[in-house]
Amino acid sequence: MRCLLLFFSLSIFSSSSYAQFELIGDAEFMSGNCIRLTPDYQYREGIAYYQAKLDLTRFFEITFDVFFGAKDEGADGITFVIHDDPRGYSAYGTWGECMGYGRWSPSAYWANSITPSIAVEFDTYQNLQQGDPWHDHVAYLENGVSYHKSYWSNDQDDFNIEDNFLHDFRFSWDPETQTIRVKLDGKTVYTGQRDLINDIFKGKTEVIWGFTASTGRKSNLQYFCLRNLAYENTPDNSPFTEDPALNTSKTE
Ligand SMILES: [Ca+2]
Ligand SMILES: [Ca+2]
Repeated sequence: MRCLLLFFSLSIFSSSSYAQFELIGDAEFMSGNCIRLTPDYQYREGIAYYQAKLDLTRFFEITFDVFFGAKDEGADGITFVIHDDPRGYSAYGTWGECMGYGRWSPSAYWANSITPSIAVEFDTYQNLQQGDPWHDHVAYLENGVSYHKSYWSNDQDDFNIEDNFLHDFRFSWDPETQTIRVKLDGKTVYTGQRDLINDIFKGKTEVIWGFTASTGRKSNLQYFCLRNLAYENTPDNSPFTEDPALNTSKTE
């Protein structure tokens, strides 16, 4: 059984460690080890990057609580991003439907986007130009392209994450099998195999990570709260331990 270095993770995310995030735009520190990405106002964009880079040569799992708002008709959503953009901790993408990560269309290189990168978007507003269904959804993105052909929505036509609850978000990376795995509230919402080090980051193994979010004509309060970052202690060939049963917890 794989063993996660919990003491190591605790040393990373201690009570003051949320101060170790670099904030851009409308992002602000909140109480309770949380960071607000956007207030519930139109045309806002906020980004938070953790100051210590991720090591892609090691197995890791990142766990956060994420809040997408209380208005089902709100917008636009949050992305979890891993990048090596030359702008470093100042990198940002386009507002509105691009959630502070991507650009208006795959070929709109004139617009701001974060690249090279991968991201997982939690999208709360339909934008036909980006291939969105009418309900909320999760999608895997690369290199600042917000447009996507596939998504996850739990097979629900009324899937909604702007429900005034915190949602359990987990992202894991296994360098041996080159597998990305994303969970939301205990359900696997994305798995994929990708040679991140070579195919995305051109050999770089230390990369920046964080969250981006924005609003547009519609808005929501959007934030995340620190929980855990754990690196594997000793690699072996056994499958990663399954998560315990998860429950969302109601916010204040
Ligand atoms: Ca919704
Ligand atoms: Ca959208």
